[in-house]
Amino acid sequence: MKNVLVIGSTGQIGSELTRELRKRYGNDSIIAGYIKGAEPKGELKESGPSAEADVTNPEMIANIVKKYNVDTIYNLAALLSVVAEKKPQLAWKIGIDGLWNILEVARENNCAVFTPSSIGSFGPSTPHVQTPQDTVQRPCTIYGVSKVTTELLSDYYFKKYGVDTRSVRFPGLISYVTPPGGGTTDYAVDIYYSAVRGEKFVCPIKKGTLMDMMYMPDGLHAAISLMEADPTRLVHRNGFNIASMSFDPDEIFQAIKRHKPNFEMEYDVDMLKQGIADSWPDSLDDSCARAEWDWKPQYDLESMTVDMLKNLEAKLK
Ligand code: AKB
Repeated sequence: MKNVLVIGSTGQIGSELTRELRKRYGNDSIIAGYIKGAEPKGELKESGPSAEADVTNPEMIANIVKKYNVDTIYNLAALLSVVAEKKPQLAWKIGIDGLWNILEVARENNCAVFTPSSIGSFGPSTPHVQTPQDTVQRPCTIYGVSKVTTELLSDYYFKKYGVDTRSVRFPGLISYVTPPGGGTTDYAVDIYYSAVRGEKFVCPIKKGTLMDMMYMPDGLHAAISLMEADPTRLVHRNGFNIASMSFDPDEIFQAIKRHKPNFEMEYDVDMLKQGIADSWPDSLDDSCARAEWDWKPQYDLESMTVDMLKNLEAKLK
């Protein structure tokens, strides 16, 4: 990776990934791509170059790639699962038509491409416990349909044209920096904000609903180390299972309560979110990522909770 374009640099993953890449590769070689209305601000804007990068406009992307001699694209443009269910055509336009544009630019300009997939690429007929790397997917949400298509289209561009495409299936990502917007796993971020603000948390997901989750530093490490991995070791390319923790709402509540004994939670289940969560795995088997590019997470529920509470307390003070 010499010059990197991060598309979606102001979103939940993009804002932290751009900073991390700038730390590792130098500020000037990481271009923060954004769409109108979501321009970078503050340190993200000042620390390096930025450019409007709308995935629905292939010429715009091609111009940035040529201007900055980009060799790697992190394509983070997507709607999250709950919003996508409400706007399925827009989800497809951004997630798939947009991806197709990126892959064509990458083919013509010899770029590597990372486009995240998700635990949302699995469906009700997937084995739910320790979901294997290669298994039935058949998701029942448009988010999942677009994520499976992302994996397949990216594999296709690798096999047919040799485009260096790679990706992971992200679990719910938890961070204190930029809040997610419109995901099924967002509750696991919101709960920390309520705890630090001293408010009772109203949980939209039923007790007993297990989902895979990950602390953002591990998610960033996965995205960067996969793109840096030796290609001769990769048996898979797109859609690596990665895992670090799996919990239900009661377990994360108890983990927070150990540090904030007065914290309270009640349930008010959101049927759309619950239906999506029920169709997703309880836990993933990430042995292929461990074997093919030495994936290893650092954080578990307890260490993440300590770090989240410490950083949110400083942020919300
Ligand atoms: C969502 O909940 O939509 C995302 C995801 C797990 O892909 N966080």
